[in-house]
Amino acid sequence: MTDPSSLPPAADWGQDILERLERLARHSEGGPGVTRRLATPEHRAVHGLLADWMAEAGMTVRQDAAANTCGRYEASEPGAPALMMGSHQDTVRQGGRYDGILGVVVPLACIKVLHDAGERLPFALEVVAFSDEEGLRFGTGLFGSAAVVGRPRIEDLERRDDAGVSLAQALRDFGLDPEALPSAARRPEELHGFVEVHIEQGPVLEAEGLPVGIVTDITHGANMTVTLTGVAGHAGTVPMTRRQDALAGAAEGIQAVEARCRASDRLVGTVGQIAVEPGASNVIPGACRFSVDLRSPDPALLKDAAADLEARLAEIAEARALGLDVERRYKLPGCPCSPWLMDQMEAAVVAEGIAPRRLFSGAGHDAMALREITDIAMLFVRCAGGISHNPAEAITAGDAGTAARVLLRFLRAFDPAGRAAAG
Ligand code: HGY
Ligand code: MN
Ligand code: MN
Repeated sequence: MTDPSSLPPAADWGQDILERLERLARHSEGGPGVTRRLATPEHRAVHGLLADWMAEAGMTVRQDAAANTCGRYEASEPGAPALMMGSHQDTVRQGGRYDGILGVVVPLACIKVLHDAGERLPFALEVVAFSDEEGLRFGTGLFGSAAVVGRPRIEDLERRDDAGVSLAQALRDFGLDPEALPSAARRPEELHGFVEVHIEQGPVLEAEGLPVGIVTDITHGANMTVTLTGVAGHAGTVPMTRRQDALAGAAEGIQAVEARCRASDRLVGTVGQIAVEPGASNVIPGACRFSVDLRSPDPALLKDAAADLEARLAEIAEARALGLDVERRYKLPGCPCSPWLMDQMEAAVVAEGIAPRRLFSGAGHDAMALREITDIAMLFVRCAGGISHNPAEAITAGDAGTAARVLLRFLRAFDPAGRAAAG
């Protein structure tokens, strides 16, 4: 059963994986790249494809109350605890075709090989395509995985999308019952661990000539919305000294984000959204709202940076006679991956003849949520130029196939007793 010759060759297998990813990428709202949001027709189409592929791989399939697509490949002894794998089906606006969904398609490819060979493992294998990790439609990051770990985002159900549709209504329109959200929760004793395959979204593996790497830790993050309020006025008549221009204040605030984050090589900060009211070329901006995304491997540094930034924004607002509101939207506590799972993943990487490289994740992942109920590991896959959250995101067929070979080796050799041994 563990004959390594039964591993498909990386290039052919990877080609099949890329073709499946290509088919999934067609389900996009349009524009460059892929835009796929929670509980939309595109999400429904992808759920359908994944459900078909899960069934082909011998899995039972269901959609849980959080719109996650869940498949299970039964253990040699039915009902045994599972090793869960997966990642997210949704994307950012105009994102790539690999962020998230690669971590669904690669495990399915492995399970299909097991199924075709009539091979069962002493533990079940589950794959979850989480419905919403990026939070594009309702601003709710990790919505799908939060429900799975028993923290359903009930408080977010009344959030509205750009068209004014509430999250609760969107779930109803998708054929689900928002009241049933808590039923998506899984119990720790049902799982041996969670493994997420993901593109690296950074340059390290490419620079070192490595196809895959093992993640050690996931970054801490904080996200806020800043609103500056001034006085709208006539662009031609109000003297420059008498203006309360909210956008000019925001411009200074955005520079303050950049300056604070440049002061440390362990801190990054991004302003990716901005809205100006009333938004006309001949009107002095009366209000301006912008997002701030801060990340650091060091939670204390992140906290200090957020506090410094709020203080600086208050100074800017005061000097310009603007109103200031800072909404701390969410904090994502980072986390380490589990050493016993990393060690087993490393053994699979080495067995594939690849130098084991351990690296940090500056991006957030569903694994951060799963960490609340089980141990986690992540396998990163090299991506071209480290580019992600961009239509140009790219991986090679060879690397996709190599990731699948590493994962299948890992699954065949997986020893849940490693957890108890690790204490
Ligand atoms: O924003 C992130 O880190 C991820 O892509 N969700
Ligand atoms: Mn992403
Ligand atoms: Mn992702």
